Amino acid sequence: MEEEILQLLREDPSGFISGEEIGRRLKVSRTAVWKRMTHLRSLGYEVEASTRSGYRLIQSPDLLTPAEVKPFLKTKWMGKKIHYFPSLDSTNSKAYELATRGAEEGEVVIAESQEKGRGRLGRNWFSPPSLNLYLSVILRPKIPPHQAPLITLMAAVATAGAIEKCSGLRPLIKWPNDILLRGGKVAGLLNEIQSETDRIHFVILGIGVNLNLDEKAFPKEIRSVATSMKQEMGQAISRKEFLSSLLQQLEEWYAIYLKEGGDVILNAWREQARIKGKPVKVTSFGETISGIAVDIDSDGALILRMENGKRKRVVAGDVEYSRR
Ligand code: BTX
Repeated sequence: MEEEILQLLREDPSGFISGEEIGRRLKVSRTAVWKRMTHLRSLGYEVEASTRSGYRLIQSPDLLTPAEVKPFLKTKWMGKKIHYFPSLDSTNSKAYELATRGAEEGEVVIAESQEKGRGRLGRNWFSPPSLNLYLSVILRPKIPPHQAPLITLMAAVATAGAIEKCSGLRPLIKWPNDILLRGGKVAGLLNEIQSETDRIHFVILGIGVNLNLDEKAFPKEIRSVATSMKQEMGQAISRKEFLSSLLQQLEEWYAIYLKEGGDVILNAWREQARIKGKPVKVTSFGETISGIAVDIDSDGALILRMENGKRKRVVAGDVEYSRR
């Protein structure tokens, strides 16, 4: 009911609405309305109450609850159902569990903080509360499992697109799917899939974006490699607007992929990764390989030309670029 009350309070942001009117519109008693107002205040909403005029919303907290996010959403279907948690181990783990129990395509999981935010290859993702975005989207594409890497590339393109739209800065996708702003890691993607031989059950797109974190708030070990949008833009960003933009980009790019196929995604990825011809050092399964990046293939693998002129295909690992 909180969501409906907020909607009524927002209908005329400058004016009051009486408890009686809210009760009448939501078919509940004035006492029930009063109780809900107390609950909203405990969540951080500033609600003015006047015995004569009723209630007025003064300020909303910077939370990514469905009630806060929905007025910003511009998508047709993605994010229409939001599973929101103040804290979770990992949004990916929760989304995986929900998808196993039948959650539908487009449902999303958001947490204000993660206790065990997961990176690739068993690494951690630093996930402090209320400043960043930790999001997992459930997709159920009707494609064979070998095409799943294209969904990962698609998600990187969409995330880079949202970062560019909201910051005005041009991000760089770093293989396989980190997003850099001015050389610092601003976002990471961890996509997980459940499938059988010829059919994908679901894909979880796990996306972490550093939005309003200050440089000093990063742990020392990652301070030199990480950055946030605030750090690069010099001003804080609205988390709700960023989330809305990201879901919109994901919905659009996913539709493009399903309609036009993988080549469009590969080309968009190449354009945003600008990796061709770059000297890179790749660490893959404990081995470090140096070479010139030639391209990525349709499986998302990186193709390198090594010093001896031979080509090498790398499926997983980390790329090192020199920082600007
Ligand atoms: P990754 O393995 O490429 O990145 C992890 C590495 O990046 C860490 O070892 C550390 O060096 C550095 N790092 C850790 N935290 C941060 C951070 N906040 N910002 C920048 N660098 C960092 C990338 O893995 C994939 C991350 C996906 C995170 C999302 S959040 C929502 C979803 N749920 C979940 O558990 N994971 C995903």
